[in-house]
Amino acid sequence: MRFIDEARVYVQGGKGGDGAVAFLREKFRPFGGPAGGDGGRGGDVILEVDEGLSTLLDFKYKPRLIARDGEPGRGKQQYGHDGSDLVVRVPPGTIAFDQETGELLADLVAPKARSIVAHGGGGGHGNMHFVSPTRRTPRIATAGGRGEQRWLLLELQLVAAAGLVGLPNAGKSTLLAALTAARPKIAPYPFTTLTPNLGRVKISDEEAFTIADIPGLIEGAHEGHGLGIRFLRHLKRVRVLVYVLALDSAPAHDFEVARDEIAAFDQRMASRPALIALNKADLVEPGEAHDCAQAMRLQTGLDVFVISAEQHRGLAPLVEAVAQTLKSLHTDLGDVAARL
Ligand SMILES: Nc1nc2c(ncn2[C@@H]2O[C@H](COP(=O)(O)OP(=O)(O)OP(=O)(O)O)[C@@H](O)[C@H]2O)c(=O)[nH]1
Ligand SMILES: [Mg+2]
Repeated sequence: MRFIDEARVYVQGGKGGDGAVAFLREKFRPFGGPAGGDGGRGGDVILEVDEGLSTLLDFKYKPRLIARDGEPGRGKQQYGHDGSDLVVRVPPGTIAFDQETGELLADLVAPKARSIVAHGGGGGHGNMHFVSPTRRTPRIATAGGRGEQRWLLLELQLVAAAGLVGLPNAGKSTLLAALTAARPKIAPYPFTTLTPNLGRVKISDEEAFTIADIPGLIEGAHEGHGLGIRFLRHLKRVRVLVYVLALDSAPAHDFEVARDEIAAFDQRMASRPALIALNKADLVEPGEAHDCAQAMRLQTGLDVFVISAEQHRGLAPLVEAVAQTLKSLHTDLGDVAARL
């Protein structure tokens, strides 16, 4: 499936039904009085989170979303039916902006969370409302209101508690595969991961957190090099960053490149809680890995873990540290699990 994390859609609430002009005509009541009912309300366009979705792909094929109009009022004081709402399913992490004004209309994370993005118009009043002592047979009714209409810009920001960041080929996807049931593509060349992957790390029956693997960063990513920083926005909601660095490369340098690119994208993101996973420990001497870890601790002040994602070595302490960090941030892991 193609990963689509941005879409433009036109939304329009239904028009309200017009009020009716009608009079009761009954055998013994020749002028039974005005009896035109009100029109029904136009339907709303509503976005609703569907946990089964992970991309905005559907909107490429369905760029116009229009709710049903309300029915006009009828005689005998009958109201028109309301137009039905149009409920549109979106993946968790969907944000909707008004394209023209930039106004944030919806930020939907929790399952089934809903937000109206285009209100339907109100129904018009029928002539039964316009009776007064001086106006016994009003021939006026009001028209239904127009539904709201606008272009939306939808943006998807994945919802993950922890994010794996680093240079291409560092082993981020291998680590995601080692920790979760996700099966991202893994290959011995850079830029294997072209779109973010998500997986759930289970800690206990009640506790789990979601982890995201995003495409590799290179120097100049914020200027559009490599795959650029487009995918960094998926880290906006991430609470803990895990820098994955290959021990057989130049980990200290790689760390700085990755961190600088993140900072160039969003300074606050770079100062978020972070851990370092020195990966591919199987490719270097244990002493070398140990020394490198010490040096990195001093250089960065962060907790550093030596792992081999491929051989599943050293993973438990890393997961424990991520979980502890999340807890210290008052992230209720049970809650995170429930929401994801
Ligand atoms: N020896 C060894 N190789 C590893 C380890 N982890 C990953 N690799 C290998 O490193 C290569 C890159 O791994 P990926 O997981 O695809 O790397 P990535 O960081 O996701 O790369 P991009 O998606 O390109 O950013 C693959 O050939 C993996 O098999 C490890 O712990 N030890
Ligand atoms: Mg990858």
